[in-house]
Amino acid sequence: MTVPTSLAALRRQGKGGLVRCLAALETDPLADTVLDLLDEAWRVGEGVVIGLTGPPGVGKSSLLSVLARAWRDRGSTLAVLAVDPSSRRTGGALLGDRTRLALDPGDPGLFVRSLAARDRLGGLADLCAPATVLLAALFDRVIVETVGVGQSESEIRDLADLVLLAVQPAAGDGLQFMKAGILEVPDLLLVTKADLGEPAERTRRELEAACLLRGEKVPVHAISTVTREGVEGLLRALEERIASHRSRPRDTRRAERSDALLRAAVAGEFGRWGLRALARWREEVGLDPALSPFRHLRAFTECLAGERPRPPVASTGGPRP
Ligand SMILES: Nc1nc2c(ncn2[C@@H]2O[C@H](COP(=O)(O)OP(=O)(O)O)[C@@H](O)[C@H]2O)c(=O)[nH]1
Ligand SMILES: [Mg+2]
Repeated sequence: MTVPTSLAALRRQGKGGLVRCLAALETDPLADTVLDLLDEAWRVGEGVVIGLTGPPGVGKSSLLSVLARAWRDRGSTLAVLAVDPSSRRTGGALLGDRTRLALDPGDPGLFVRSLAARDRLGGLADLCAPATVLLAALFDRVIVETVGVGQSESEIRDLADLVLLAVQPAAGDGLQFMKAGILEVPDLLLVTKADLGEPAERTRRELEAACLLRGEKVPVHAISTVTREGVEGLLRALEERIASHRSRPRDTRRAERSDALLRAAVAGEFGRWGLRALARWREEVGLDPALSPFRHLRAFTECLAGERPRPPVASTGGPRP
């Protein structure tokens, strides 16, 4: 089977075709055929991308399976990308054990896949960003599960429409980062394992206070995937967030995402110097809203590489040692 080069072909080939596409993305995300497909996905994609981040063991995969069940029951299709090394270690337990069993592996409306966690996740040259763009053209919702507190939060920001941060009951990490202002403020905060009682409730209050301290009003939900406490409330909150995201003009959303993805990729590859070069390049050539940021990235890197190589030459007349 060949790698599908259009969304129509991809839909015909089903999950097998999708797996081949993701493999092609991994091999060469800026190859012509891949870029054609990404441009098409970029033009038509309507799916909302949700980032779910938090430390290992906090309960992200367990929550994912609860969300998957609930959303599939309500008719939404869903793709899950786990960029979580611990999910790989545990032999592919990409969804939490309890509800994973209740999900049908043959369901065409649910796609679950783990990605190799690289040193960074936000860059366009990595698999994750193009994968989310592709999946958002095929599924109503795309969830990206990532591990970490700190750096990876701002990276997930670049590729997700909504960011959820999960915090352990009585865990100091998220709180400390939040108070210190290191942590970017997510759209929604979750305290997991609410069935543990008092520690979870205390953490919820502390998180609320930390947000207020920073002048941000972020909803904090305490949830349990065991007792399902807080789950309905979270589902409602997510629907509201998704609706309010969708109510913004599509062109605005797309321009913002394109900008964020392009800048993240260029900063990752070329640093601040690259960002300055990108700004000049954009002024000159402009951005075409019909083309994906990946296409722009390739054009930009080709432009950077266009200069004929020549050896460094010392300026004449200067003193020589
Ligand atoms: N008590 C309790 N344990 C939970 C809950 N959710 C997940 N866990 C447990 O926490 C551990 C890590 O869960 P997992 O979903 O794999 O976390 P991840 O590493 O963030 O994906 C597992 O042993 C789960 O059974 C919860 O709501 N309450
Ligand atoms: Mg996990």
